[in-house]
Amino acid sequence: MFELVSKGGRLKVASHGEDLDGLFSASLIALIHPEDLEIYFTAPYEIRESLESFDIVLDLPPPRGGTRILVDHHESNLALLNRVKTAFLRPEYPSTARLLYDILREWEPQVEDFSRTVDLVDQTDTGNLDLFSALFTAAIRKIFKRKRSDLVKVARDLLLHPPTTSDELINLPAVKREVDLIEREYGDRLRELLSLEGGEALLVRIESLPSYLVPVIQLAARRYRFFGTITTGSDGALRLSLRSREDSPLSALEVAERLGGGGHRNAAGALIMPSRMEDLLAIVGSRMEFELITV
Ligand SMILES: [Mn+2]
Repeated sequence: MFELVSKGGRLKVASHGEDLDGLFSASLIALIHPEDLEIYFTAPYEIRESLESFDIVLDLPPPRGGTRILVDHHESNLALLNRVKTAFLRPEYPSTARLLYDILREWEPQVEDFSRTVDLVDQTDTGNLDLFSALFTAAIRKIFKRKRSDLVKVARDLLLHPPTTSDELINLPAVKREVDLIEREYGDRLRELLSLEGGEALLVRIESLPSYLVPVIQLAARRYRFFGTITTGSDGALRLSLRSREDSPLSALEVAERLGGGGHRNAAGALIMPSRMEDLLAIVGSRMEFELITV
């Protein structure tokens, strides 16, 4: 691994462009191999069936086209290792950045300067978001959707101003402008959603707010035993993102699986046809009092 990254020459890397883990993993590669680096920011649903091949794939499923090295922590990708020459896939790791850090520091102690940023990545990648890290993730998703080549600037900022707290994340130069725009355009409506008093179950259908705001809207989930957001994709299908607390009679995973999705016990998701919206309401309604709101 280290020989490939440290020697000169072109290196083609794919990383996850929708969260801090993928971005900072790309930053760590750029630290060791600053020249001749081609970074593609992509998403699991884009790369899984891709015929392109890479030298290194980070925090993503390996593509059909294959990769020389995979560094990842998603258990679900264990089934795709036949596409990989050398795999570092450790589901027990809280983040891909942590795994990459552990691999690289044996050869290049310089990466240890970033240990506190890796701690921050661990927190955000295990679902421990606060308002600042949720706003950061929303801003990143907006950039990913609108002009993803700008994510290279964010990855570079993470090395130039290594954040150690979540408020430092939203003050990175390449991010601050987007966060300010989100605040100006949607701040009042987000505050309203985040001040809901809580209760049994809440489903939020997101129609007039952009879907990249989901990480912020989900901050309301801890006030409900069961919580879900429903957004409409460009293909018309509905994307459900579900959360449950330990005291919920219905787990997020149970509901997701009944609708053909999956995930973790208390954080799961599914992609459904609009006609199955009734099924979602029936499943939740059979076990809990719920409220459905549209924003
Ligand atoms: Mn990750």
